[in-house]
Amino acid sequence: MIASSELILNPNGSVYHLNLLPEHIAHDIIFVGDQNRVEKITQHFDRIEFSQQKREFKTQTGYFKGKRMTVMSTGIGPDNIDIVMNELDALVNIDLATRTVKDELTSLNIIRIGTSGSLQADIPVDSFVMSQYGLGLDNMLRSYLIDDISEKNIEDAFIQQTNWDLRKGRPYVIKASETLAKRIESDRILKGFTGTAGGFYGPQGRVLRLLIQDPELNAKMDAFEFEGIKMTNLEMETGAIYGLGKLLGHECLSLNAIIANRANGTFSADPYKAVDALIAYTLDKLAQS
Ligand code: R1P
Repeated sequence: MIASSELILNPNGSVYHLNLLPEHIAHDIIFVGDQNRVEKITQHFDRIEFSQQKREFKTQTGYFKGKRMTVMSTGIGPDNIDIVMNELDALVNIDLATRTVKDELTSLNIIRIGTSGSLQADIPVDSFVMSQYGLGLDNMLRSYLIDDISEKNIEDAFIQQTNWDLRKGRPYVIKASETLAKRIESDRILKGFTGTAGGFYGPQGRVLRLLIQDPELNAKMDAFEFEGIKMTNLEMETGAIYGLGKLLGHECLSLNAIIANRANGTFSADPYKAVDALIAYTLDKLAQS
């Protein structure tokens, strides 16, 4: 039995941060970062059957073209992903009344629709990237046992090619769900290798007033190459989602609208339009399969 201090439930039995009960979530779940983006997605639904918000975690469940889906905001960063993934998993795989892990486990489909900065000049603003791998530079996942799920060859190549300072922790690489990738892929969407940083400024090489540990890191990430894999984009959630998803047995895929190009310094003229286009694309793909 899992103690009340470890799996915290609200007085109505819902999981602590998400404020949800098991019946509130669908099998197909879309993550967004921004709570205001939840309704940008659910406005396309046939109907919404449930809405809830606690802090930055806003959830709506409903039907799109007859298919039940949940849309949920995760807020920013891998620390939030730790909360969201563990509590979502508890909703399906832990009996909340007896506080015991269920004998039969459920695998959720989790798709992130995010925004991201491209690292390559040839991945322009307003394009879509599907992350085939997530590269976690954030360390959150290193609290878990990940040796059996991470791609050590790619990690080693990244550490060596970027001369990564291991005092910042060992980067981890996790592969996306191939099943979900097949459901979503088309010529419209580029396949990428996505870095997940544990912060927005220094951890992504942005300098305002503070000097950073490695000013050349972004250039080295641009140049990184392993067996034809090049780094495409940088954001703050994909690696953590892929890692916890794989450990917990869920299918995860991260899609990003590229709103900034860090290689040539450009920013989308209409980032909302790019995100709306990715939302429409993803909903149609999910409804078809
Ligand atoms: C930073 O501005 C946020 O935007 C990106 C980053 O991953 C980070 O969460 O994604 P979202 O637009 O999905 O939140």
